[in-house]
Amino acid sequence: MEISLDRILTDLENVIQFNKTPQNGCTRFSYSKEDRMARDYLMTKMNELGMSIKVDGIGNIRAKFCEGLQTPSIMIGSHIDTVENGGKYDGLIGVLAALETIRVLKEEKVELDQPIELIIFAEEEGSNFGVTMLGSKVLTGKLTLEQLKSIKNETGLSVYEVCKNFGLNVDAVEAEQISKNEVDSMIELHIEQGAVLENEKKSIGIVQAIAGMKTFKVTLEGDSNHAGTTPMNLRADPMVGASKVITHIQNAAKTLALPTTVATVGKIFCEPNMANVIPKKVEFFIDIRDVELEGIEAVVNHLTEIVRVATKENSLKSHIELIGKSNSVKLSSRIINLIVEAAIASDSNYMKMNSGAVHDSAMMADVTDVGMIFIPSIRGKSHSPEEFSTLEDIKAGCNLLLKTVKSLASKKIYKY
Ligand code: HGY
Ligand code: MN
Ligand code: MN
Repeated sequence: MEISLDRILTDLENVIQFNKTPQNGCTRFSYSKEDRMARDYLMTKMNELGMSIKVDGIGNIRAKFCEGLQTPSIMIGSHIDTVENGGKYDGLIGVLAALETIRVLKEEKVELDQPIELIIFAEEEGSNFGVTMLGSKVLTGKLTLEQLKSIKNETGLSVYEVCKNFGLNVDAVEAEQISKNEVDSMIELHIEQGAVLENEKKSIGIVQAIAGMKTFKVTLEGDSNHAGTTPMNLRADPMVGASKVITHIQNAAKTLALPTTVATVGKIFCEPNMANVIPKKVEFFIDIRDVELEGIEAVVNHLTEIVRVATKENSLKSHIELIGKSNSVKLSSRIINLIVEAAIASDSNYMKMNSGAVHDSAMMADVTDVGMIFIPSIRGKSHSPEEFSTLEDIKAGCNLLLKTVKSLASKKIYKY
């Protein structure tokens, strides 16, 4: 029993057509028209398999195969939203692997004693609102309906308004929260997005832990003025302050934290953003991650002091806001062992590893037993048009997901 790589590739090529920037990577934000088209395509495929589909108030798609079985389902899936100009595999390959797994189980008439539930999480990347894993945080009760009314995008629209405009029944989100052990387990196949598997010459990663993260928004306000007529000693320049904070944050992650700690400033706004104007305001986002909480805290503790000094030195006003966080999680040994068994049975060239990227699986880990399967990212590239995984690795990863799900869901108790 094997997956059909052709079907997966056909689905992949069809879905990546739904893309705002076809000349430069993949851009498919949640709640966009590209997202709508991708959802419609995938829900058509789920309908063809006789799956019962539900879309919750934040936009997570939950589709059940063999819903008639009254036992907790085995959940598989990932996300289909992307970063701006991202790659074509991040998230999507995990959804297509899950869809193909169900197709094969149906084709092969595998006796299931638990339903298989395909989930597509909404807004995993946080591209709209800067909050990653929004759909899975809402599903698991980590974000409330009230908070959805205050988290806003750059145009000032709240999550609540954007979801309403997308036709979702947002008011229902709290009633739709998943309860502990409502599902038996969850397995997410995902690209590694790093270069460990490639460097170690492995084709499968079995994830043991997922990094935690904190995202801060720092706002520095100064005195906007003419670039030519304002003497250097009379300036209150927030860009100078920002450059000091950004440099120190990188330095703190490199020298004051743990070898596994990372910190990034990838998003910055400057107002009025004119070459001949000393800025009025500079706003930037700091993404700090580590599998060990102490690594994150080592950088966070420095942040407040660095901002205080930069503010004072440049006569600025400053504000630091924590806009998103997730704890690092250890994945389920039950599921890890099952994936390892399936990997050994398939003669897979695997290794156990941690994930530096965050995933919806991390949000699900406190309501069910979670496991993740990684496939290599060539040159470790991701969140970039250069993101690439080989057909061989895609096939091996998808077959391993199929084998693991089959071993989990078919202990030969019920015919379906
Ligand atoms: O940022 C991440 O780690 C994920 O790709 N959203
Ligand atoms: Mn992803
Ligand atoms: Mn991503």
